[in-house]
Amino acid sequence: MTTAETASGVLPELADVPPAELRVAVLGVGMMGADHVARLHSRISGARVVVVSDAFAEKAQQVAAEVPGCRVIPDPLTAIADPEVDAVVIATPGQFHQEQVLACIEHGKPVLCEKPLTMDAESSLAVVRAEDAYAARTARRLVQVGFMRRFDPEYAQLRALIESREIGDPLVVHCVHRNAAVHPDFSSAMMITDSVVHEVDVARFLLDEEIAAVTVLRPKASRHAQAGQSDPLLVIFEMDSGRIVDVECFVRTGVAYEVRTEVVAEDGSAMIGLDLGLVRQTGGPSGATRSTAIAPGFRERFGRAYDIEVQRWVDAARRGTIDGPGVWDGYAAAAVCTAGVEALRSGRRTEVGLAERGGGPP
Ligand code: ISE
Repeated sequence: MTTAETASGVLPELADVPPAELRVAVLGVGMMGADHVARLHSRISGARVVVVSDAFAEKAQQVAAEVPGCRVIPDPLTAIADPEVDAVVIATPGQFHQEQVLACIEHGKPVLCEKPLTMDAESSLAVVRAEDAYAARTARRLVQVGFMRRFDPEYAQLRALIESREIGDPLVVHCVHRNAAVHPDFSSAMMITDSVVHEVDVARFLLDEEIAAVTVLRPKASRHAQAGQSDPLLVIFEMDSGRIVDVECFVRTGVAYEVRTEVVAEDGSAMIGLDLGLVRQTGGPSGATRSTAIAPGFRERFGRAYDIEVQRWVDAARRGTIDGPGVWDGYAAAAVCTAGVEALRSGRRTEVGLAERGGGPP
């Protein structure tokens, strides 16, 4: 029996819920995991990193050394099972997520899993069903998926505006997703599964409906794209209601990190992501210029969103549950990306075809 279950299936007593401080294991301490360790250690209240785990022992030791009392447990499944661990952050490579998330469910430990939930729609659905069964017994959800944009104040504002109906019914959404650079093996398929996946979640989050079909167009390729790969891509989502979302994904611009979203509705439109912090004006021999700084990467652009996401996850995990996108969102994103990769390959419109959604608590 786990901390969040009782023999009768009745909710656990409050004493079963972790006390004042949530003891967290962070699995995978590459760029994102190490960032989460630093965040939990310095900016998040009510939590303490007690365990880190990584395939690279030296890296794990180095990260653990920054946090007093933090242990290294090389095997991630042992780290999840550790009695000193109340909750888990998964930032390992995607191919390990399914096994690790299922282990968290088995141990009744809340988990924040970086995207992707798993590598394909079928394995994500297996996680959905496992968590549904847990939720049916305990009335609690355990798995949160790291779609951090939902916590970004601009995205939250845009969704609130849509919900207020002040601009009328949304009809079209334009998304721009540009990275300055990616590593050389970043393929066109990865542009769908690693980058466009965020726009999949944004479309579902803003419009509150599912994506029915995906089409991928390949514009003229940048000379910086690897041979045989396309960059940029133009991805079209057809939503269940007939609304259209278009995504320009371009990951080798050489400029900066640019993520913009514009919603065009019946009675107005709204845009976020202009990065209009400080606007600077300078004179010069060829005339005066006006300029603003653009975030160099996603950690800077979405730093505040990550902080809010992790704080809300910690607060919820201390109550034994989650507060954010869950397994169904992870599954829907995986299903759309699977269709997207097929649409990229075939050049054809590809339907998504989601499974039946189970019941249970939201
Ligand atoms: C990266 O993995 C992310 O998640 C970023 O948010 C995205 O902008 C980037 O394209 C991905 O590679």
